[in-house]
Amino acid sequence: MPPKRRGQQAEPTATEPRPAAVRENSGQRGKFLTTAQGVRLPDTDHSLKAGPRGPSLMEDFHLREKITHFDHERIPERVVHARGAAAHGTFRAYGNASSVTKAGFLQKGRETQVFVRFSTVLGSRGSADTVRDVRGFAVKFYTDEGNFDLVGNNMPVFFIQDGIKFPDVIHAGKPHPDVEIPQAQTAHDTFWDFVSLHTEATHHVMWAMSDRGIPRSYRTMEGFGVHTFRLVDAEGGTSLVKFHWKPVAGVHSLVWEEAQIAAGADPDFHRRDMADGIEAGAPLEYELGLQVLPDSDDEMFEGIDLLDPTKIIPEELAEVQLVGKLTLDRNPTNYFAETEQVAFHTGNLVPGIEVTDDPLMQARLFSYLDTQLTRLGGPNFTQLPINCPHAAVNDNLRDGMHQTLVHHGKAPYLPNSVDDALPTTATEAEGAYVHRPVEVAGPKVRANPASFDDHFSQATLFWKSLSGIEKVHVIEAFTFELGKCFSQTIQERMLGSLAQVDAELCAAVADGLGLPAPDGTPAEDVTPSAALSQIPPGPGPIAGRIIGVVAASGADLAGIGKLRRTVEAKGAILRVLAPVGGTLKRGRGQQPVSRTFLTARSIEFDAVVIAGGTAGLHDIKLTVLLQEAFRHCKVIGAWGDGAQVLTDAGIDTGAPGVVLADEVAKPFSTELVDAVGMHRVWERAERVMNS
Ligand code: HDD
Repeated sequence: MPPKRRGQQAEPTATEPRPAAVRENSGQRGKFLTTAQGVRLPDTDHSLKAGPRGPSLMEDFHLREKITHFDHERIPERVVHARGAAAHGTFRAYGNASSVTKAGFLQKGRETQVFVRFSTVLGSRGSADTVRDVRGFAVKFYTDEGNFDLVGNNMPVFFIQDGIKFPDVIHAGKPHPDVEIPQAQTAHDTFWDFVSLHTEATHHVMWAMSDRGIPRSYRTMEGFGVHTFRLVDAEGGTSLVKFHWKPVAGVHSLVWEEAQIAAGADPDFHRRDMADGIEAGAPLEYELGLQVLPDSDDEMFEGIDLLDPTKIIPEELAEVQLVGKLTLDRNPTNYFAETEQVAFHTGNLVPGIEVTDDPLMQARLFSYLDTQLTRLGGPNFTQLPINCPHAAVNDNLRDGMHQTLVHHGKAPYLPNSVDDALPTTATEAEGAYVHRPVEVAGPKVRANPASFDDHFSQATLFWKSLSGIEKVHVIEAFTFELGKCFSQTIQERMLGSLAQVDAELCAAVADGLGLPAPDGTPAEDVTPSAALSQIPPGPGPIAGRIIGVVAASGADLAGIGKLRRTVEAKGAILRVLAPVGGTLKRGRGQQPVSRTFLTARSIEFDAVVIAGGTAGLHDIKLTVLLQEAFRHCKVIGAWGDGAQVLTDAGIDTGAPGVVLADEVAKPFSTELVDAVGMHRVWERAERVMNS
């Protein structure tokens, strides 16, 4: 090992990422249980007492240390995005981003390690995954040039235009402060009071009330950087850009009843899906896309203000150019150390990527660093393995709570003539982050530009871009949420906003609430954007999807084996459901039972298939499962006499998306796989509505 230079930290070099070194210090060395001081312990089940029935003794250092540490095991949960789950992975750049940015990790062929945390916004840490809410999509790129964090959401627009209102919108959405009800929900008075009084939130709630508010899985969500960023190329040229994540698995959602059932039956629905999928060898995959826009003086594009975070640029106006692929293929080793302690910050930027004057972004640049000081207990949280850059760090920052580094040298200041004048500042050519000299001018005012006043036209654009069934879902969601408001004044005010979006939408919601629909003047010259609808044009991949096969003793196990091989070859997971656990055996074949009728619920399956050889199988829980799957427009199948089980459960075997065959052969498997690739059989929707 080369001798350490004075003024330099012991580690790391650019080629020797520090987390590996830190990880070796796992806190679990040696086989014996010890105190925190390393003293071996003979017993950890009995406190030291004056006789077996006597009082515990103050001198029991092990008891005191064990309880004290336990008393302090929790840190404050995040004030927003408290509920989350994360995974490690890799980002591989393959596109032409070099024409617009010098950011090293976006150069073709470059591979960068990442850690991604998905979250809900409003619920507390123990709340359910499937509530209607925005999902956080925060990506930490450990690049050679320092950490870059893209702290985005699964919706491209935000509730508010200026970050100074963030505490207000969150206070309105969180449970009421008197009795702390409702948890992780926007279906209550204060949220809709805020939204109806801040019409700039209208576009955002159109997204939140759509199927985007209840994703099927983290793997089936889009992600968005929301704000406009400024990219800088190697020659100093700039462009404005919106970041997009496009899921390889397509964009799919739950239906509302499923989301509600899951919140009770499996509150960990999304985190389990991600962890199980990764474990089963089906990584989560997304393409990174850039919408590149000219860096004009007015920062407008086709009349859309690029500094307004309640606006999108329709993909038809500016193509999303794919520049790389994100693959999440490793579950965390320890939830607390990694997922809970990871600290994202919109100000973690690398050369080639800059922020703009979007007033929402500007407030965020303050908030993230600030919140970590409370949440992670001091300024040294960047030394935690999960936050530690893989690039060499030599920051002259010293001391503070929880300092884990032993810094060398005497002169943590610059310039110095004591520690060999080290470290030195870098030039731009040496990779320094040099801010572009962007012109700033204007009077000090608390005001928005006039272009921020258009609160409805893009809400109308979103509405008009949805398919029929997606519109039905939006109407149902608004009617449900406003139906949970006790104040008629708030309901009426919100109907006033919806009237500005679309008359049909407003009338349908008003009808459900039993209120008159007000008149409005919605924008007329709106061209729908196909990219806003999430109905796939054709079957997509099924990796990570779950096919349930109902079987019992006597079932065609060879057929199950065939189907298993087909779906597993496509990265999907096959789970056998049977009346009782264990292993089904017949002849030389056997199939492990993953779920019993007691432990299974329809929500976890993307398709349910009844195996041949099961006729006569009857269980009320199976009937409920099949009826739910049918009502939720999932693919249902059966081979051989398995069809009888469907009929007995009251399933219309002639309905769309019910796939029947005599045996498991190619046409049957192909039809099933293609139907799962479409996610739902919406052709069935009208038949099952209100059934
Ligand atoms: Fe934020 C967390 C995304 C606006 C203040 N935010 C947080 C997380 C995500 C977002 C994904 C969770 C990160 C994680 O997994 O640890 N936030 C957004 C997006 C916004 C946004 C996409 C708008 C475009 N946020 C926003 C504003 C403010 C904050 C306007 C304050 C002015 N956000 C925070 C925070 C959090 C946070 C209080 C809580 C925990 C944390 O930062 O680390 O600083």
